[in-house]
Amino acid sequence: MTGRAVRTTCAYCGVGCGVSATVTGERTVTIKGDAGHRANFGRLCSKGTHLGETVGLEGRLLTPEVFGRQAGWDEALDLVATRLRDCIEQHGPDSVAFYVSGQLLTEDYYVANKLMKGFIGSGNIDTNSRLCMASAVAAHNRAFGEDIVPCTYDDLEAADLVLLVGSNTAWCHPVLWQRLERAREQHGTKLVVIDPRRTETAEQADLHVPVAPDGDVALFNSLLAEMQARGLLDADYLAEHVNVPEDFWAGLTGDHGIAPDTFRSLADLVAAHPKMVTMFSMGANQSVSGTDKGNAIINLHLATGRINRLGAGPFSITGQPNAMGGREAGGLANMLACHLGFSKAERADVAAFWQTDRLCTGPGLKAVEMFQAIHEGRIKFVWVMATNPAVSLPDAGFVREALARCETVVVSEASADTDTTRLAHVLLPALAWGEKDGTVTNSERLVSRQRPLFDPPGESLADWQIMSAVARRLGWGDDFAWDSVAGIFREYAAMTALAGRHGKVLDLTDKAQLDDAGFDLMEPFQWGGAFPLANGYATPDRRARLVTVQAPEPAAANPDFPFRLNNGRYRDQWHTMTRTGWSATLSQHRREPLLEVHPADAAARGLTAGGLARIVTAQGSAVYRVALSDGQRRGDLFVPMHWTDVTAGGGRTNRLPGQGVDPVSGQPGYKNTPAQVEPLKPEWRAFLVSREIAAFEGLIWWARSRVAGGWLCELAGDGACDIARMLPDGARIEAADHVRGMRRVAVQDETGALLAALFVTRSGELPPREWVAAQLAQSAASPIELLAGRASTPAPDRGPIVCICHGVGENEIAACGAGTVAEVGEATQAGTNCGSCRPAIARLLAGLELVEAAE
Ligand SMILES: Nc1nc2c(c(=O)[nH]1)N[C@H]1C(S)=C(S)[C@@H](COP(=O)(O)OP(=O)(O)OC[C@H]3O[C@@H](n4cnc5c(=O)[nH]c(N)nc54)[C@H](O)[C@@H]3O)O[C@H]1N2
Ligand SMILES: Nc1nc2c(c(=O)[nH]1)N[C@H]1C(S)=C(S)[C@@H](COP(=O)(O)OP(=O)(O)OC[C@H]3O[C@@H](n4cnc5c(=O)[nH]c(N)nc54)[C@H](O)[C@@H]3O)O[C@H]1N2
Ligand code: SF4
Ligand SMILES: [Mo]
Repeated sequence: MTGRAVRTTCAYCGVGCGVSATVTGERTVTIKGDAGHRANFGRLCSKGTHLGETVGLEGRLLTPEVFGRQAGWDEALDLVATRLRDCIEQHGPDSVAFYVSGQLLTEDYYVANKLMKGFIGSGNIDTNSRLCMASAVAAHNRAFGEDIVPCTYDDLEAADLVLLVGSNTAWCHPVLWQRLERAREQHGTKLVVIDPRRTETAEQADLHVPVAPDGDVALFNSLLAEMQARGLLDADYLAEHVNVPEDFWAGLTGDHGIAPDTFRSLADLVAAHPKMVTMFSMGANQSVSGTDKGNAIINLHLATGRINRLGAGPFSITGQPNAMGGREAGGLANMLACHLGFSKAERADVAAFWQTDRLCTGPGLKAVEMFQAIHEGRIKFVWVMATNPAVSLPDAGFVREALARCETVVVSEASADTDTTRLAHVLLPALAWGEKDGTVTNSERLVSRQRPLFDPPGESLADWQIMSAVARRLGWGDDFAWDSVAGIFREYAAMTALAGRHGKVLDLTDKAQLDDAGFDLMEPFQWGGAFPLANGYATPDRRARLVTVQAPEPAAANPDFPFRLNNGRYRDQWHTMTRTGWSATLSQHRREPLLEVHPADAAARGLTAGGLARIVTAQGSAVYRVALSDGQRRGDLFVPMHWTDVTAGGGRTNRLPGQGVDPVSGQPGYKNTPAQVEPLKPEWRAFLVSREIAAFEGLIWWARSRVAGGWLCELAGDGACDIARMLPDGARIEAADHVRGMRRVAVQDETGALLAALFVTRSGELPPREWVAAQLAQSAASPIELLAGRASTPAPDRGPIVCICHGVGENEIAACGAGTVAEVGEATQAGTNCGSCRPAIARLLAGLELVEAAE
């Protein structure tokens, strides 16, 4: 395949950027943005740019495994089919479940849904989009009658005002952010960020509204009341297109707690700019009031007529590359397929289309309920595909218990070692990005092709192939008989005709006749067009609905857990790090999970910058390094979601949140958990750089990060430090200072190349890590230098790396004398490639510090 140029779609976020890949070797590729793709017009963020570093086979699952030993496909699939059949026969179809993912392609999703709902006959298939988009889906259904996103990226560029609600766009949807940045430069778009934290996104805004956790419903209700008071409702639009519940206007209450000046500035901006887009993501959705937040936002747009025209609308942006495709194809337990529900007429149509008499009769269990049912033994067989629930579900300790009790846990994975594969009975190797073939739908309903770059590695198969092989073993071979992904796509596209029959907008029927070659060449296309709801809403009377929503009761003060724990994402890591964690370049941005806390709270709790702290909630505890940040509200804590038992000891965030969900959508309220925090004073701290992955036990805390040629691990513990015993064989050099409890050990191979280096201290400082780590990939530092932890004639200290593409550090940016981000780019190249670090450069220029681990 070498030399081949392939147009495909990025593996990561819901922006859905087009990628131009050129295959340069068996497992190597150069990555560029696809200039012809309308999601990104050639741009890629840091994660997309460095996709090439994540396609190696290190860490991949390449053969099936059964009860911890390698097995052939036949043995593994026979076992899965037998267990499934036995379970269904003995305990009924609802005793089995699939837990799937927005990282499956639409065709995989289609097959999973058809198998579970259509043939096994249970609704028990849910997707990790439950953790992500379910509240937005429910809000769309309530307001529009269908899960329709009424905006496109063009709206974002045409708007005069953009509100971002609970979205750290600069980090999580960076190419959309860049499109917005450019629109702001070109026509002065105003930007408001509504987020309890002052993120890098918020720092760039015209106005940051530091809303209290879950204060959004009160805020949007108050904004709408304010628009009404100012006479800015669109009475004509309301009369013609919107049903308003009785007492709706009287119900617009709620104490938003925003400073009056800030609220007035926000209301003035909203009043002055009818061309307004409100973009929302996890700060809105991941809440026990998530659906109400979505509807509070949509209410404002409907009541002011700010929808269905260029530059205006409520815009829920998707997280995963195919979160949207899963919503379309039926990945959620409470929808059937193609946006259809479970009414008699809808079920009859679906049953006829699939030619099945086994169609499930109603919705299945949503993710959190599903794992509760596993815990209770009501579900005895679970098949997890393309997600890592032992890390990513809330109250992950409970989830692990559930998996450990379950009779059969099947995991289809691309990675060999994840917290979830460690709990599996059967492991099935799946194709990953760069190998798999099919379609994804992005945030703006744009369907794009993912195309293979490489041959399938090892014995891995596409998820749809694995499921079809099981379906055949269960006797449904004729219904799962596709020999190509194009055939599945055609069947799915044809099925969307049912949506139209029930008044829905979703419609891909014009693609149902594509032949295989046509599917191969299929260009990105957008279903629903620019204004999918302009010709009427998907309700029986074709009118939208305002929904009465009430601000949640403030939680009673709890002296045991006085803080509120928030969490989310880092710019350059993706979820549970099973891919981005392998990239040395991406790992430079933040190497460890940090606890961001306001300096005054830190002082009150005895926390120090660079020290360790333990967060405790009703569910569990986790350990982090402390970073002080006045971007945090008093009383709020922020930690990242990414680290796992594979990559850290102690820093696994989802031990902390509880199982509380939004009552309408079933989405967990991850972002607001009562918590306590306390300092931890380990007796020793250390770091280890090593070629090979090391595993640690009995430490208070550790975290692992990829560097060129190996790994960098931060460690802390009590008692004796016996890490030195784990070092590899080789020429060992050593220095110790027993008074200060310092020990330094380096191991070189016969050529003098570094194999490992360990630095331990009980009271003193540890040297900067980056130079030591860099020696893994460089030739021969002298033993004296290695033990000193620095070169004898040190190169100028670049400081922490800010621009990962060009390797430009903080000190270089400070020294270059430039006053603007553009000038910094000219002087140092920083920020001129993918652009993801531009908000960080702006932050430095504004005299603010980057949040980072200090010692
Ligand atoms: N770098 C990176 N990008 C990603 C991902 C990734 O893992 N890494 N994952 C992708 C996925 S699947 C998703 S879902 C998206 C998520 O994208 P985002 O939603 O932007 O990401 P988060 O960091 O989870 O949360 C966003 C913000 O919500 C704020 N927030 C917390 N509570 C509240 C509240 O009560 N009200 C309001 N208004 N805000 C609140 C948090 O402070 C946080 O800054 O990112 C996608 N893109
Ligand atoms: N505390 C906290 N927790 C959260 C969130 C939060 O904001 N805070 N966000 C939630 C959200 S929005 C999301 S989307 C989830 C994400 O959480 P997860 O879905 O658990 O995270 P990933 O690490 O993306 O897991 C995907 C897995 O699928 C594997 N994989 C990749 N491609 C394929 C494939 O094609 N086939 C198969 N079979 N496997 C594949 C990868 O190796 C990886 O192990 O986390 C949720 N959890
Ligand atoms: S914004 Fe970044 S992560 Fe998201 S699709 Fe584009 S390149 Fe990929
Ligand atoms: Mo997500």
